[in-house]
Amino acid sequence: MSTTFEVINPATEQVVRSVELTSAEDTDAAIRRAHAALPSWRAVAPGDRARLLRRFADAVDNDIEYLAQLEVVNSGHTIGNARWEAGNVRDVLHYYAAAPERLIGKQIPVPGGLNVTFHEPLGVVGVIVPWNFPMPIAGWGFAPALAAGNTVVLKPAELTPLTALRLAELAREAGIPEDVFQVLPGKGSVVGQRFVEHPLVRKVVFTGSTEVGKQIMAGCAAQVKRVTLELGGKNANVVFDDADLEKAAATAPYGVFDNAGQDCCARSLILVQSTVYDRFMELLEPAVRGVVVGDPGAESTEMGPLISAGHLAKVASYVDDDAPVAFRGSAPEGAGYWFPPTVVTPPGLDHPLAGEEIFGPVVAVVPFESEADAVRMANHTEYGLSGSIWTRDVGRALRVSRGVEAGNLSVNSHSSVRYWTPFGGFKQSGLGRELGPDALDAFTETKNVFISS
Ligand code: TAP
Repeated sequence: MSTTFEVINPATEQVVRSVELTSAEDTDAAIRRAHAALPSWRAVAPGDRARLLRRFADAVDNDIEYLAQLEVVNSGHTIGNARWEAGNVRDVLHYYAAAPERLIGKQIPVPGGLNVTFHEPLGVVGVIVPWNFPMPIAGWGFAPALAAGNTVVLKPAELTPLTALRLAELAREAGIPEDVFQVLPGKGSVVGQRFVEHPLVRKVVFTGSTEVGKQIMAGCAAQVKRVTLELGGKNANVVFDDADLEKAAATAPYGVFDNAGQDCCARSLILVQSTVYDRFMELLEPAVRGVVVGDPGAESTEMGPLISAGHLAKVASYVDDDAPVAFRGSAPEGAGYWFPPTVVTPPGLDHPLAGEEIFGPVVAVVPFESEADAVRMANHTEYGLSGSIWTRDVGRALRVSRGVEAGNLSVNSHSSVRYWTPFGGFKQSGLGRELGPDALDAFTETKNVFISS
């Protein structure tokens, strides 16, 4: 039995389109087709597979404006961000298009014969995508998986299926066989659950909440199914007193309010050395009040709405009348799931505003005294995804980078994602790494073959 889901524009609350939800039976059928497509996909010569991925990248490139506009109405992303996100899919496809011809094994010296290793594909890979970055997170899964010779079934978040469905069309236009890359919009508890349970799916790549990630890991354990998990984060932005304070304050809103704070890498805890705390807050206030919040389709907009009414209620529940609000920016009135950029000053790290992943435009600012304090406070969380360190002292930058338990740190910058470099979390932020050259290891098995002489 098929049912449909109405996709809502979070900036207007209007229905954009109805999308048919995939049933458990149709998911199983798609998995079987993906499995049946494996031998022919594996048989495509490496150079031809590379060419198909480049054609897919070119098709995405030609479609960037359409994909971006689709993301604006489906996810409320600003048009500038949405163009970057579509471009990221193109770039990731181009990057991994180089891989099929470079999956190079080793010849290892052994007595009595010849020993060689091969990087074999895993089989059918299930990619489960959250609603916060529908395009890039899909691409980080399907591009290396396809390059390594796997077939892919992909489940977008129920709320945000439109760009993934368009990417599947572009893949077909580029000549990638239909059963090699299938997009199955549907519920996590149905489609995602079948990816975990179905024995023909050999690997699950999951991005989403830590809570669901734990269930997925437990489910995969029953079949020793491979799993990559990219989960939540409560990331510190550490500002030392020797930093370029003007720059640190001017960029801090971007570090947390980009994508309305719905970013696992959002720097939602700013730790400021006590000697410059007051000055930093003076500089931060105009930067926060100046964030342009509104119509995500307008070129000048810097922050759009939250994804849904339910998520808005969750974010708002953190900022009740008693919340220690220091200052706030603005947000439109009327239709749409709007929440203003908000700066809070909780009394300590055990306060929910300082310790929990709010996944909205709310940032906590807390002072610290010494370098050792800063590291201890940045690590006062079960998450470990990313973080920033602002200082002019290179030695300190290195010591603190090595001390903070997180997968992606930036010094005097807030960027976490570069497709050339590994991305992933320590502790409860996840398992495994995406992007960069190492991601290919996550989509292949090493096979050792000995030939007796
Ligand atoms: P989740 O509720 O965990 O959903 C993520 C995806 O998993 C969705 O496609 C969802 O489907 C599906 N899902 C839900 N229950 C499932 C189940 N039992 N079995 C299989 N799949 C299931 O997270 P969300 O609310 O979409 O996203 C927000 C969270 O994701 C935040 O905590 C954020 O930090 C994290 N996140 C992490 C990263 C990285 S890279 N570490 C990136 C983005 C987001 P439905 O659409 O049907 O719910």
